Amino acid sequence: MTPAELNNPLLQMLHEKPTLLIVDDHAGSIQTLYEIFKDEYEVCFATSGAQALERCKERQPQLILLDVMMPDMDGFEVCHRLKSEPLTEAIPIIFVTGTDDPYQEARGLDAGAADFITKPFHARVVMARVRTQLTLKRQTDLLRSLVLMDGLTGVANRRHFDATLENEWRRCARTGSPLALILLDVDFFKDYNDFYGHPAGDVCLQRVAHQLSAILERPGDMAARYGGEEFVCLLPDTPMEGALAVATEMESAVRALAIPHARSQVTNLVTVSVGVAVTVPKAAEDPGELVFCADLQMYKAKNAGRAQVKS
Ligand code: GH3
Ligand code: MG
Ligand code: MG
Ligand code: MG
Repeated sequence: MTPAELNNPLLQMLHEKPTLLIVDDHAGSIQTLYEIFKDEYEVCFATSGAQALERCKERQPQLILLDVMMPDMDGFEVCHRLKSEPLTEAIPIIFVTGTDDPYQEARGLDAGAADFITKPFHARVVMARVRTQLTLKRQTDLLRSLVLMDGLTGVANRRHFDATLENEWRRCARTGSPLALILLDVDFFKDYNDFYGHPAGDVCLQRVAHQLSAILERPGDMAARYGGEEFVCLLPDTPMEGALAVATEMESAVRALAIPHARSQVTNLVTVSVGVAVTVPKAAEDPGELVFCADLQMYKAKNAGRAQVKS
C-alpha cells in the first residue's frame, strides 16, 4: 500500500489479515481448527463462553467459530449475547459441533448464526465456508462505510452525523453530561472556487477535513461534512471550556495549512469561521436546537470579520 492508501480506512479494511476467534472447551478441538486457519488468518481462542465475550470486546474478530456444548454458558447463549450488543452484533458466527441434530442446527441459525458445521468435518469445507462468510462480511462492512462516509473528504457524511447526534443526545440525556457541537464554514469559498477552479476547491475541502479529523482524539468524537463547505464536529461529554479550546485549535490549524486564497477579504489564506454550542441534553428536546445555536454563533463569527471562533 502507498502512504496515501494507508490513511484510507476502506483500503485498510480490504488489506488487513482477518482475525478469527475459536471458542471451544476442548483444547484438542481448538488445536484442530487452529492448524487449519493459522496460515491464512490471525487466530485467537477462548475456552469458555465468558472468555469468548471478553475476547470479542478486546479483539473485534471478523468471524467466530463457536462450540455448542460448553459448561457454564453454552454456544447458543454466547451467540444470543453477541447478537444483542451493538458492538458485536455484526460479527458472523459459525457453530462447529459434534451433534447432527437438525433441531440444534435450527436453533443455532435462529439465534443469528451464519452457518452450522457438524463434526467430523473436512478441513477444505470448513475453510471454504469461513471464506464465504468473510467475503460477505467484508462486502457488508464496505457498503456500511460507503453509506456513512462523505465521498469527497472521507469524513462522516450528513446521514452519519444526524444518526450519531440523535444517539449521543439520548445518551447524554441519560447520563446528564454536556454535549458540544462545533460548526465550521470556509470563508469566501465561492470566490476560492471562482479563482482557483472547482477541482482545487475540492482539494482544499479534503485538506480542511483531514486537518479537523487530526485534531479530534477521543474515540467518541466525530468530524463530519455538514454540507458544501461546512463541517461539524460532535464532542460528547465536553463542557464549553474544552469545546472552545478544540474550536480555537481548529481555526488556527486550518490557517496553518497556509492554503493561498488570493480572493479572501480576511487574509491571503484559507480560513474558517467557527461557532460553538454546548448543552446538557434533555430527552424531550430536539437535538436540532444545538445545531441551530452553533449556526447562530458561526454567523456571529462571519459578521465579526470571519476567521474566528464565537460561542
Ligand atoms: P462566506 O465567507 O460567507 O461563507 O462565503 P462563501 O463564499 O464561503 O459562502 P457561499 O455559501 O456563498 O458559497 C459556498 C461555496 O461553496 C459555493 C459552492 O460552490 C462551494 N462548494 C460547496 N460544495 C462544494 C464542493 O463539494 N466542492 C467545491 N469545490 N466547492 C463547493
Ligand atoms: Mg464442547
Ligand atoms: Mg456555507
Ligand atoms: Mg463559506
